[in-house]
Amino acid sequence: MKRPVWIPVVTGLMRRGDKVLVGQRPVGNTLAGHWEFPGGKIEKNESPEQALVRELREELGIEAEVGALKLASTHSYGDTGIVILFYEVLFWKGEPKNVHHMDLRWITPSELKDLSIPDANRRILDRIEEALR
Ligand code: DGT
Repeated sequence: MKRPVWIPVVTGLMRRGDKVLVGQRPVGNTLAGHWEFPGGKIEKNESPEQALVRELREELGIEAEVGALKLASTHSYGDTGIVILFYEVLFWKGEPKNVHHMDLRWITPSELKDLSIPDANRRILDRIEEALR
């Protein structure tokens, strides 16, 4: 069997009251229009936390303090797989601005199921909701 290529991805679960922040993936990206947790691929020589701080700076213009790893999962797209790490992000400097996504929304975790979301997340929606409780 051919060895899969694994791509490590980090995302932030950003909470404000009972809401969590989701962004709509931009046109031209894979999964355009899908609602995701802000984040992206870990680059070489980065820790997962460093990668998430960088992604949240690039995508939202904030300086985030990355908290605990809440959930880890895998998902395959053909020969390629992603390893996706979901971190709690409770504190940040600045107001999240939409500099990357088509749109940003603060939603309650129960609203996630009604949005178009990546299969990688839909498969583990119960675990994501649990992580957000
Ligand atoms: P790049 O290098 O231009 O492809 O972009 P990056 O590094 O911003 O990464 P991105 O967001 O395109 O890649 C993340 C991959 O993980 C992509 O295949 C979609 C998948 N994914 C599944 N669920 C999520 C999620 O909740 N958030 C993010 N950011 N990605 C997710």
